[in-house]
Amino acid sequence: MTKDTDHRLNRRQLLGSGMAVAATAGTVAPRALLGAGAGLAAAGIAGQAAAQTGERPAYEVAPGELDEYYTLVSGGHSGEVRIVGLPSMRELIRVPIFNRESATGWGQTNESLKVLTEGLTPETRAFLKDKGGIYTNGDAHHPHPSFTDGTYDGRYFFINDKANTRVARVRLDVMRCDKIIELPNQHTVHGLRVQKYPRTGYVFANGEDGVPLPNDGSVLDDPKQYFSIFSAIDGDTMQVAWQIKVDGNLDNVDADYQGKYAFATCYNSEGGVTLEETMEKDQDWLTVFNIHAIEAAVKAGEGEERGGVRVLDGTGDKNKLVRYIPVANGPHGINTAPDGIHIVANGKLSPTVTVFDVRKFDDLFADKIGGRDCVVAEPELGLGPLHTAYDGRGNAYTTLFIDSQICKWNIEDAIRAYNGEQVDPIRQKLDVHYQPGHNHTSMGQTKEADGKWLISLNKFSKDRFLNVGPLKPECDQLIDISGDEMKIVHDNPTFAEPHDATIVHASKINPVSIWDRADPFFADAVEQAKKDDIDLMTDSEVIRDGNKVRVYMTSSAPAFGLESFTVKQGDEVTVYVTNIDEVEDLTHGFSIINYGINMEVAPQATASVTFKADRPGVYWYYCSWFCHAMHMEMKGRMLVEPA
Ligand code: K7E
Ligand code: CUA
Repeated sequence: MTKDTDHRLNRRQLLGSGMAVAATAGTVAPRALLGAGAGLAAAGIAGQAAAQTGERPAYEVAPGELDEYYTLVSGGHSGEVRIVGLPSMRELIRVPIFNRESATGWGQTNESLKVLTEGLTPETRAFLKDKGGIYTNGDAHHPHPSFTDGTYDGRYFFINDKANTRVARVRLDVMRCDKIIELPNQHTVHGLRVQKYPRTGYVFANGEDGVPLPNDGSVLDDPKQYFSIFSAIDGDTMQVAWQIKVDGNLDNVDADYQGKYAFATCYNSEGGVTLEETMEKDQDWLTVFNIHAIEAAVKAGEGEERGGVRVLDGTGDKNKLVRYIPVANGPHGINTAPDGIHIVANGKLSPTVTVFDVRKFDDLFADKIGGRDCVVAEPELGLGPLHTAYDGRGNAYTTLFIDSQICKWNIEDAIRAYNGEQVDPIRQKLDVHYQPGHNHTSMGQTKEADGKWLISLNKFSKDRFLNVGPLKPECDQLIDISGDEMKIVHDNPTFAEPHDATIVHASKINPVSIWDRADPFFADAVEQAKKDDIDLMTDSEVIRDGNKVRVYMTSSAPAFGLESFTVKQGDEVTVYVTNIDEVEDLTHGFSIINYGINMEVAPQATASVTFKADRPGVYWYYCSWFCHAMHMEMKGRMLVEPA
């Protein structure tokens, strides 16, 4: 049994004895010596002082200084999200979500497997039964934090999986995914945004592709039986609140600041299934969802029950729940401005963006005005407008995919030009390298847009960095928008493949450094230990239960609670490791050699992994996360006795 005797030490004190100092001093973060809060304040002050005195550029973050913003960067088909500091663009951590991850054991630990499996539909469970039980790929596009009253509240962020029709929730206190659900009836989820007011609330998820409903294999070529589905998920419970089937397809989505409407772009109003068919008409539309009307319809029991979800019918003209406003063929991004009034649909195939006034949607649903009467401007910006960001000073920044530029334009001037005045809304065009998709401004998707920074997430980087072979990184560029002119100040190569990013002021997110022993993330392990009469903080023991063996051990630098344990070939073994060190940044790992096992156990966490002990012999297990001067010695042996 190992006792936690020095748990009040911080990591520097812990390492600061004997040879450890010289060997490991470089790994000690200055932040460990500061409180997190003190560190943030110091960095903020340093940054401001620099900007005011002009001593050094505002984008420079010196060693030991902290960034002013967190950026949540989607990992695309890597399935993860990276947390990047801004303005330094330093990658801080990766959050595994839809992927499997070797370092943390995501997709291997029982805690992560629960998250990855509990929200799957019965059909998918059956489909994955002989495939390891989980999807091993995902395509994460749109990370969006939860709101309260029009700005970020630091609880969660949500993200879609375009590849396997899932939506995930990540807790911002521990930067860990705690819920993943699969959306029934729907086929892929692309656009994802959250309700901004009064709070999140709903997470809106666009079913991009239509499929026959039910999708039982009896229909291929009857487009009338194909439907795209729009889902609203309750972000608190991670249950689908309602779904609604629409005409056409659904690409990107955003919501208003009034809590009344969500709106999505449709690039396939034709309902076509081939490229030619989707391009047939020269107009597509913006699909507008009336949230309160939909809630009333759900309450009244309208629609049908399908896969455990209420599915409403939003198709047809003059639908009381959904309206379709014509825009030029093939729109892509949809972005609500921080003024709470204007929303911009980005033309993609059209060189224009279409500006709507959300205040007019009440009259649209009351049939007092037509759809196009909600349009207040439609400036021509350049080739391939995809996404628009805002600075909170009335300017918009639109990515031009084909022109490889960011176009800065003024919303009020665009409205005046639409009304016939001779004014050019375009302020500046800035070359980026190359082919931007999303862009994002600091706090730009909230009422608190601060107009300091813009990042452009570019799809290509050739010639921009050292050649790394046929597969190149993408290029995220940091642009200073605080003055009249946009200026590129930093290039950041990124791996496959940031679609979207959200820049959140550091004051909005307050992660913990040590797990709470009562955390629900490992509650199952705590529950099982209780049944086995084990105190996870002190006991290291092996419990046999038929051919199921539960191995409980503590970990406290530099030793596991068990130097060895014995099981029999064929046993189903679950190892529970509890990190009893209460020291910031003192993470242990648990890896069994030649058994394909590794997991991370952060301070005060319990992690568990289950495997079949089907290879007899002696197998060393070791601590895989550097934790102590004697980290190399932190190990033990598993003996598997032959059957
Ligand atoms: Cu434009 Cu998935 Cu938001 Cu990619 S999407 S760029
Ligand atoms: Cu414990 Cu390394």
